Amino acid sequence: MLGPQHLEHLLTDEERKTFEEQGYLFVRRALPPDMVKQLEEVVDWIWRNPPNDDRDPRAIHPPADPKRNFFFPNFLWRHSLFLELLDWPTTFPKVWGILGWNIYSYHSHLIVTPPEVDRGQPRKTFGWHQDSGRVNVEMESSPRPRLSLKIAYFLTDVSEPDKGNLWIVPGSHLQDRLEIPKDGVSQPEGAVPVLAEPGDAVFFDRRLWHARGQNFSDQTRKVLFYGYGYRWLRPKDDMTIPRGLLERCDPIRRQLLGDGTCGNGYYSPRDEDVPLKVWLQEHGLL
Ligand SMILES: O=C(O)CCC(=O)C(=O)O
Repeated sequence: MLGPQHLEHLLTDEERKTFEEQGYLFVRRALPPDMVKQLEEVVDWIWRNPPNDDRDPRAIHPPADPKRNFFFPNFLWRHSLFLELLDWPTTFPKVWGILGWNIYSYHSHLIVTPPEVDRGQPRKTFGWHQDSGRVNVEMESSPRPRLSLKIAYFLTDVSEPDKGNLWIVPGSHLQDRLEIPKDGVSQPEGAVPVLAEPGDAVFFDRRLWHARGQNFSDQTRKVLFYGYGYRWLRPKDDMTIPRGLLERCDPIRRQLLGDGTCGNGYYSPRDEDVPLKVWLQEHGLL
């Protein structure tokens, strides 16, 4: 629920400049250690007992191979702690600072990356991409429009390379194309691993070219990804949020989970569709 603590973490001018120029932004120690610990326990439980109820072809269904990368979408409603992060005080004010108030979480996934099975394998060119699939083909503008961003919350230590880090090419969000080396081994020019400690959050523009690196450490990497976009953007997840749970959430969380009064309200919202806007007005932020 939004409160006075959110007002202490508004997007600063410097943060806006960094995000606009580099396409990403660090919020160090966004989550306290006890929250990281509890979240990790929930993630571990899901990893060991993946539910079999999502149609996303990329979702890993049981039995999950504990030695392989585990991708699990549409996770927000699975635990109250995940809902807490949706409007977390140290990060959410920066989401509305960047995107504005007509937003929701159109997509979420958690990823667990165990150590590489075969350490002897040569390092591969990673799977570099911009987010949103066909949007990057069918939308006629250059540079492509931002539309959405993701926050990656790191639950385990990736403060050194080769730990399954998220890799990015800083500043590449305004590039429609990325030169990907053809040798199958090296990474694009300018690519760097994101070095983060447990509890750090990294915002990235959906257009920023990014990829998952390999984990040559002994530790399993765990990350939560929260995607936020405009309410008129179609959900990327099945969004199988039980109606009863939605009704128990406060109005702003309901907005963030995709609720609205009618189809037109996603394009031309009234106040009932966007309680976040009302809250910002009440706090003199609009
Ligand atoms: O697992 C990672 O670090 C990469 C995640 C990713 O590619 C994505 O969220 O689109």
